[in-house]
Amino acid sequence: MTVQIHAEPYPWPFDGTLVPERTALLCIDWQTDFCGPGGYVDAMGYNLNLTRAGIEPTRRVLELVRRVPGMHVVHTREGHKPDLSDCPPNKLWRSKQIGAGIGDAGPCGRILVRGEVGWDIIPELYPVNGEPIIDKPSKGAFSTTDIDLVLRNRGITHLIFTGITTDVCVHTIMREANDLGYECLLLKDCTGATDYGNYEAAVKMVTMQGGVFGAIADSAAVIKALAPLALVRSA
Ligand code: C5J
Repeated sequence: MTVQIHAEPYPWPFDGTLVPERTALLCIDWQTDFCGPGGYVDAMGYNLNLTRAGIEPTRRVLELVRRVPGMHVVHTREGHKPDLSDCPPNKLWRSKQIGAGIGDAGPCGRILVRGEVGWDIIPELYPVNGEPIIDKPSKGAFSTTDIDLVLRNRGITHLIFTGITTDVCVHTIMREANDLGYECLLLKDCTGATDYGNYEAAVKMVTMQGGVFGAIADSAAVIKALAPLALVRSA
């Protein structure tokens, strides 16, 4: 059975059929700090509706993927050690300039600090047993964590991206993964940015040059393609 996802600019994946054992749903930084009241993005004054828009479509895809035998789910989380020893001084300085200093106390605990309420993944998309969580002190993940080893140890070569924010961590990780030869797909309704124009541009960028970083699709296309592979959950 061939499993292909209707995507732009080419039906995904490039190599003909999706193989669940080689494919992971990547859930990037679905943390209160990026989409919840009182978190980092809220403290910076951005519109939370933009980063929250992808939660429900992602929840639907995640629920389905968890029922596809052999398919993987991997989560990432951005944050720093409590002593901020892994936070570059320029990142810290810039966050303070905008009034949302990393490590400062806020309604959800210290901003972007590991172990705090605001740093953790939102309940709607919380990892379940067996789903690796990659903690990163950075926008990207491949140069600062063992994510490549974690993926390769599981035989994962294909990545389906959800997460926030589209133009920052999602794009950085997608570009890194693409450079390393992973076959990438971004779900455009399962992501969001702090600025709508940036979101639109980031999605469009992926499709240039015949798919310069991979391809884009939406949650409905993935659900349609994967539904025949999913086990029906018993009541
Ligand atoms: C940002 C992220 N935007 N997860 N982080 O600072 O995209």
